[in-house]
Amino acid sequence: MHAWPASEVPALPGTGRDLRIHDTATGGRVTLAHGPVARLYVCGITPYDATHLGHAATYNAFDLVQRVWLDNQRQVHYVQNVTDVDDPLLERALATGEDWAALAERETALFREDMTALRMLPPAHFVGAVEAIPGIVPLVERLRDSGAAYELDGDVYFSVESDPHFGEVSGLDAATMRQLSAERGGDPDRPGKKNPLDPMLWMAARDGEPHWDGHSLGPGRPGWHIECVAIALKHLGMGFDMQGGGSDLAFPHHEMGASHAQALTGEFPFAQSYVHAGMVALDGEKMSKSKGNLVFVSALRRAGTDPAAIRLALLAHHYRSDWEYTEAVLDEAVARLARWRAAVSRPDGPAAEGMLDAVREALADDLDAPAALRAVDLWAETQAAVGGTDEGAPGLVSRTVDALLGVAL
Ligand code: 5CA
Ligand code: ZN
Repeated sequence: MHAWPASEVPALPGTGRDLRIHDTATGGRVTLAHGPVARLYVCGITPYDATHLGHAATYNAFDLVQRVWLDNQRQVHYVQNVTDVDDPLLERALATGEDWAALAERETALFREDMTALRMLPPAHFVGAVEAIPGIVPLVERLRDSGAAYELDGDVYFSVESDPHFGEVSGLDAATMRQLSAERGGDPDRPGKKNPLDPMLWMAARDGEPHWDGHSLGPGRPGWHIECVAIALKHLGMGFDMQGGGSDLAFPHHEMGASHAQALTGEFPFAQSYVHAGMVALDGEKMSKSKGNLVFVSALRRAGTDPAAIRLALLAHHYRSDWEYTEAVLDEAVARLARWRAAVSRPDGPAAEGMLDAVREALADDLDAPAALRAVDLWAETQAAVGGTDEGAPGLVSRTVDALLGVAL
């Protein structure tokens, strides 16, 4: 499917920095993308509801990753999926009586609008699960034929024991894995499985549900993890630089995906790093479509909130921390945007090279966006208090904020 239009990324003077980022698998900082091309896969939405601030916060983190890489003279090869057929989407369609494909299409279109408004850089390949099915089927067949997968009443399961590295992405103990599997789309209690954690690769057609036929698996639809594996392997190949998503994807989704790919290819690792954003909460609970405690990006936009302020609200929190959205968070962002805009609207100001350096250093240091905001705040405060005579400074501040933070002043 098509992605969304790219906003331009201004070039900045001087040199960028190598990104040092926290990797869930090693539990420590890694330095990434030594080559000229950085390969990034970010898990996309399940389009049964509009983009909420939790989604936007996660995509903001991986947008920053790309901006640091671009500033550091890397080309970025970015891929994102859309889980346009899966249990929660079909359940929603059934509940509302809407056609599942029409629902997915409508919400994906709204997601594109939200991403465009927030100036998130688009992926080069934006791929739906449905359109990936012809590539998924042969992978499931290969896993089955090699003994890494088995059939159970027509469904096909992946055997986690077929990957010696299983468990290394999340580093969780078996009991926690079992609990999270039950909470996040798995079926650890289904009788007949070789290991309770084994996830489904192919689900035989259920009554009234969409299904795909014409191959040895029988009519059915793909499991969730193999979708991202097929798309990532096709467009990026093994050993790509980073797989990203919210922290709720570390297990089972990224753990299982890595094992699928490693069992398929015999190579290790699937991704050089697994990077996870914290969860955004509302009223004390994680924002989630299933709970319905949501603040939608599109609703804020409709109410007249400047998307640049929404973006500043996201940037005010470190990507790895869990945080609570309140109206005060947005009010502060609106006020900051106004201060910054006033500061860059003057014909000259205090020298801004130090601010650029500080923003670069903050972002390269595990995407410390709050520290980057403080550096710009400091320049804006000096501008307001004493001003300056550097005629290039306001322009450099605007370009820095645009190129590295995705905020148009
Ligand atoms: N389609 C799958 C990924 S392949 C999926 O998880 N879709 S989703 O719509 O549920 O979530 C999309 C992305 O937003 C995921 O990376 C998820 O981890 C992230 N996300 C969901 N809720 C929140 C939240 N409350 N805070 C931060 N990130 C969130
Ligand atoms: Zn995914």
